Amino acid sequence: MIDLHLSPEVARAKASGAPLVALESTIITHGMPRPQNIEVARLVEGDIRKAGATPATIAVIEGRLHIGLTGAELEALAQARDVAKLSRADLAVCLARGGTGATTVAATMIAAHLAGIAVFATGGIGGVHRGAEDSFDISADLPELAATPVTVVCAGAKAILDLPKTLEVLETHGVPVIAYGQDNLPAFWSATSDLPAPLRLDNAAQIARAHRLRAALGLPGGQLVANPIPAADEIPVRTLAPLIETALAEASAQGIAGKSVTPFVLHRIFELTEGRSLTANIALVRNNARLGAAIARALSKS
Ligand code: PSU
Ligand code: MN
Repeated sequence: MIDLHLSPEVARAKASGAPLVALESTIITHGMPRPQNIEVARLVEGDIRKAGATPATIAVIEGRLHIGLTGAELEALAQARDVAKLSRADLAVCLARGGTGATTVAATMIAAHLAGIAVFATGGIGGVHRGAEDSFDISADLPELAATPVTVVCAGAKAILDLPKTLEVLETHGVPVIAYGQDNLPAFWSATSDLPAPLRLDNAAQIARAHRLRAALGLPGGQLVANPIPAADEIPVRTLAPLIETALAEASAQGIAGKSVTPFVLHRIFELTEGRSLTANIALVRNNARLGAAIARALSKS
């Protein structure tokens, strides 16, 4: 059996059956610039506590799989350089080498499930990259959603991706994509896209029920809840679209590939929007944390 290292707060919550919400760490190490990354990590944990659940930020530190980080561990991770980005393929190797790494959506789902945590809040999942017909770049987050029974709350797939292809792959794998409270699919920095969402639910209790019923039906895998960014914080698609084009063209001209694509493009969009993308990213992650806590509470009651 894998030796999970629970933080004292997470251990207490588990012992008392209190609702827990998992959080990923790649968003801290690769998704946001310093020093905002640590500030956001703390804010998001605080949002979950205020909403009546316990946050469990997940990472590998010196070869141990941590479920929940202390304040000092969170800070050390946010400041560390050259932290590995761990997806499904990388987890076991990082543990075997005694390494330190931040977990992506896929790896966070795996760890959350091992720890008995059913709900996970993040910003945006990885998906099918534009041009995937040539590059074959499809995030391991998608098959993970098909395999691991965790409900993931995000703000839609990042608009740097090919959203229609991302929906198609999720449909092929039988992953429910549930827009929260609206008919259209949210697109991360923007509250809506021109794509209808495959499914819609309007409250946390229904999402919790659907989570339970998937298991009751014997279906493996999780659910993807797409929660629109609050209107006041969104960046309209027309503002963002040309900047995304620029960032993607630069990535391709510079030969950025594989794991580096998403962090590179997010950073360039941060620069090209003069920080506005980060403000939006912070607002949507916090919004997802609150919804995740509500779902975790509903699940713990049912
Ligand atoms: N969403 C964000 N910031 C991020 C990520 C998603 O707002 O940093 C990370 C997540 O950890 C996600 C990963 O799992 O990017 C996807 O990376 P890739 O496209 O290489 O699979
Ligand atoms: Mn990729």
